[in-house]
Amino acid sequence: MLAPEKWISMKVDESEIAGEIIKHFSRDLLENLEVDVAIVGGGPAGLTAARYVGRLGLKTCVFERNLHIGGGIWGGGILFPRIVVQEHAKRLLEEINVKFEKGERGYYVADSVETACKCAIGAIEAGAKIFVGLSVEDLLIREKRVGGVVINWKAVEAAKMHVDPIGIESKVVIDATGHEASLVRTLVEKTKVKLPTRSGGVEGEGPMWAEKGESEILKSTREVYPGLIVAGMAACTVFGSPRMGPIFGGMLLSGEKAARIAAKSSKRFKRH
Ligand code: 48F
Repeated sequence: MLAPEKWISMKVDESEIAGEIIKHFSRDLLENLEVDVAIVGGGPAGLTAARYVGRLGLKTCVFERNLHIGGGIWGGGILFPRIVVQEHAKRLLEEINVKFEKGERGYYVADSVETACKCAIGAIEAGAKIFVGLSVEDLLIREKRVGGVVINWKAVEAAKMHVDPIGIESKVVIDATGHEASLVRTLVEKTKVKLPTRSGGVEGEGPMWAEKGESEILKSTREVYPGLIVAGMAACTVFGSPRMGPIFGGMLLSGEKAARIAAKSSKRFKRH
């Protein structure tokens, strides 16, 4: 092994460093131009979905528009960095080795920083590729089925530059974009399709009611259009369920269910 003094005196070339970055990232992007499941949103629902999809042996990647993953996990409740889950969801924390403490009346409390990091590690170790700084601005829709996503750098979007995006083909897409449910909104806007909701459109999330929100989230986690599955807060927004604040069991369970639906739906995919 070389001593640190020797390393420090070794030649470092800027163009070589740049070359390594460009070569390796380009390779990763090229390898993910076609995936089984494209997951949009790197919050708790998207990262959990990615872990389960990966564990099922499917090729998957997550597109997160921010430079960091974790979505709404980090801030816990009013910036007190703790999240709460109930008994039925604590196995999802155990599976990724998140430590938690038992609180009152069957609540389990975990550190939100640890949860965000370990949700991401779980997804990566299951084989999912996470891309950050990339925003999904549109869907690929072929023959009445969603067949991929359209991506661009968030920096391009923020600067309002006119730069054409590129398409990523996938057998299934999971909308885990949180409160916005932006992919389902795009689908409705572009196809005028009627969703399986009360009004046929996006209902919009209801006022905070943790108990009701947690109990409805799994019912709302479903394929709303062939090839498009909605998970996490996006599912609440689409089906008009209440938001639930810093209780996160429903988000994790929703990600798990979305992965199972995605695996089934991917078998129905036919290439055009
Ligand atoms: O908001 P977010 O954490 O959604 P979630 O996984 O979990 C919700 C909870 O965090 C919390 C809650 C619990 O009761 O209410 O809010 O359903 O994560 C959504 C992620 O999607 C990204 C966004 O930056 C965030 O990290 N995102 C949203 N739209 C896009 C996107 C897009 N168009 N392209 C790429 N990423």
